[in-house]
Amino acid sequence: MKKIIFVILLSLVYGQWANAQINSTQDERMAWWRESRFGMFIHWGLYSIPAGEWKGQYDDKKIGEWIMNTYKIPYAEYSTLAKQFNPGRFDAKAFVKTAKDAGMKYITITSKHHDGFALFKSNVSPYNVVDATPYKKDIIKALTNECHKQGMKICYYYSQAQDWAEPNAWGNNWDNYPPEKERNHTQYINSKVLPQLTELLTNYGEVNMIWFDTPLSITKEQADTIKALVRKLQPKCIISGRLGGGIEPDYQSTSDNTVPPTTVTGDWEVPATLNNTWGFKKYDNAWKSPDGVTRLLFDIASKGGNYLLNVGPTADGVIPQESVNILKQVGDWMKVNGEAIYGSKASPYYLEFPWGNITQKPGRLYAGIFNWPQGDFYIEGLQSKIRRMYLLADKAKKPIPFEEQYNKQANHHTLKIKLPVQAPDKVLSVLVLEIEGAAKTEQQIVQDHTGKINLFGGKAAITKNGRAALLAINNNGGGAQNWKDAAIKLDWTFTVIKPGNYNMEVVSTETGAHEKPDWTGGHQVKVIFNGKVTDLKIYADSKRPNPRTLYWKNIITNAGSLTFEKPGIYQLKLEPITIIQEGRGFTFREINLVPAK
Ligand code: FHN
Repeated sequence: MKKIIFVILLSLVYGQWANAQINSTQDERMAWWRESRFGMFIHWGLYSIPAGEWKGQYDDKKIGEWIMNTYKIPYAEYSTLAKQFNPGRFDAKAFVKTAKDAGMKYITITSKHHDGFALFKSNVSPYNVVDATPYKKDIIKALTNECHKQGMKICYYYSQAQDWAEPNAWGNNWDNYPPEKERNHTQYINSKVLPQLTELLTNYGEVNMIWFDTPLSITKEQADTIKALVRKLQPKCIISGRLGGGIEPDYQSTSDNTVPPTTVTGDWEVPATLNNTWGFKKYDNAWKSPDGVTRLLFDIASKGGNYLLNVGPTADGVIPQESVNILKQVGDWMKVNGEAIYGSKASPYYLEFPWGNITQKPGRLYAGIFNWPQGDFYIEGLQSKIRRMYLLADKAKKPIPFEEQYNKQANHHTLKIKLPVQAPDKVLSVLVLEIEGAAKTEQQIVQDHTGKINLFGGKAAITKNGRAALLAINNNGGGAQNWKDAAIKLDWTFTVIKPGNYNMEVVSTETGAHEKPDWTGGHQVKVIFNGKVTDLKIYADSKRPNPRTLYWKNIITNAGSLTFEKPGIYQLKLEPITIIQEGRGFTFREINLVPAK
C-alpha cells in the first residue's frame, strides 16, 4: 500500500514537473537568470595541462584554451594529453563554495570546448574524461550533483560548431581533414552534437542552460535542430545567445569582456575573464582588481545585464588562488549590497554617469557611487518625487538630507544630496532613493552642474541624405561600430544653462579583440555650430582609460573651442567629409564640451 501511495505521489510530483517543463514560457525559463545577475564561468579541459606553454613556446596574447589551434597541434598529439589528465585536487564542493562566496548564483562549465574533449562520460565519443583519462570520473556529474545539492544553478557550455577533434566539424584546418567547404557539418552535428546534448540533458537531472559558442557558418536548419532537441528534452533549459543560424536564443551575449556604454533592453550577459585568458595559463598574472570587478558588476546590472565571470582551474583541479581571493572580495561587497543587484532592473537613464550608475526595483533606485564626491552630490534629470534616502550599508537607515531643485527655464530637475564625508565603502557605496511611483527621467540633453555638456553619439539625431539612419554605438570601447559611410550625419539639440567659452573634444574609441585593441584615425570631419564650420582631422591627441571598457581606451581629439552667448537651446552637428575605409572606421563615441578655464 505504502509503495502504491509513493508511486502515486511520485507520479503527481513528476507529472507537475513535466507539465511545468512542457508549458515553459520564456519568462518562466528566464526568471532565475534575471534574478541572479552574477554567474561563474568555468573553462576547464585538457588545455589546463600545457597551461599556455607548448614545447617551450609562450604567447602572451593568446588564450589558454586555444593552445591546440595556436600551435596547430595535430589531434593525434594533443589528444595524448588525456593520459595526463588526473585532477586529484578537484573538489566540486570547493568550486561551488567559491561561487557562493562571491555571491554568484549560477555556474556555466565547459562540458566540451573547441578541442572536442568532453568533461563528461560520453558513449558517443571515447574522447572524454571517464574513458580517456586516468582520472576516470565524470566531472560534469560531480559538479552538477553538488550544484543541485546546494541550490546553485548549473549550465553547460557546449561548442556546437568548432570541434578540432572531428574531421567534419568546423575549425581544425591544420590536421589532414577535408577542406572546410567539403566537410559534412550536418553529419558531425547528427553524430556528435545531438547525441552528446542528449546525454547532457538526460543523464544529469535538471540543466539550467546550454551555453553555445562560436557558431561560425552554422545554418538555420542546423541551429533549429539543436534548439528543438534542447526544448524537447528540457523545455525549461535556457538557450544562450551564440547558437547561431539566425535563430532566436533566450538571451543575447555581448562580445567577450564587452560592457555596453548605455542601458540595453532585453536579456543579455557579458562573458568576461578575470585575467586575459579563459583556460588556465600559468604565466597570465594580469588579474583584474576586485574593486574594478565589483564596479563592473554594478555597472552591468545597471545597464540591464548579467555578468558571467570566468575562472580557469589548473590541471590539478583547483581554481587559482588569485581568482578565489578576488571573488571573495566581491562576495564580501555583495553581502552588504546584494539587494541592489539581485533581481534588479536596468537604470531608468539611458547613459552611465561619471560617478557610477543606478539599478532599480519597484519604488527604489540604487545609486552605486564609485567616485565618492568631495562636497555635495548631484543626481540630475530625475523627475520622480523622492520619499527618503539612506545608505544601503547603514542598518539604521539614517535619512540622508537632500534638496529637490527645479530650473524652470531649462525644465531641468536636480537633486542636491548631502552625503557623509566618508564613503561607507571605498569600492562602491550604494545610496537608496525611495521614490513615488515608477522612475521617470528627462530625455533632453542638458548641461550638468559641473558645466559639462555630453553629446553622446546614441543621443544624436542620425540621418543619411535627410532621412533617419542607423548607426550602432556599441563597439567594445563604447563607440560606433564600423562607421565607414561618410553620408551619415549626427545632430544634437541641447540646453545650455551657463553661457561662456567651452573647449570641445571629440572622443572615439579603441575596439577589436581584447588582446589586440585597435583604432583607426585620419578621418576628416566637419563640426557645425551656429553657422560656423570647423574642419577637423581625427588624431589621437591623448588616450584616456575607461573603467567600463578595461581593454579599450578612449581616444581624444582636441577640437578647439566655442562660445554660448546666453542660456538656451543650441544645436551642433558632426558631418564626416572622408572616413578612412581600411581598418575600424570612425569609432566615434561622443563630443564633450567642457568649460574653458
Ligand atoms: O573561442 C571562445 C573562447 O575560447 C571562450 O570560450 C569565449 C567565452 O566567451 N568564447 C569564444 C570566443 O568568443
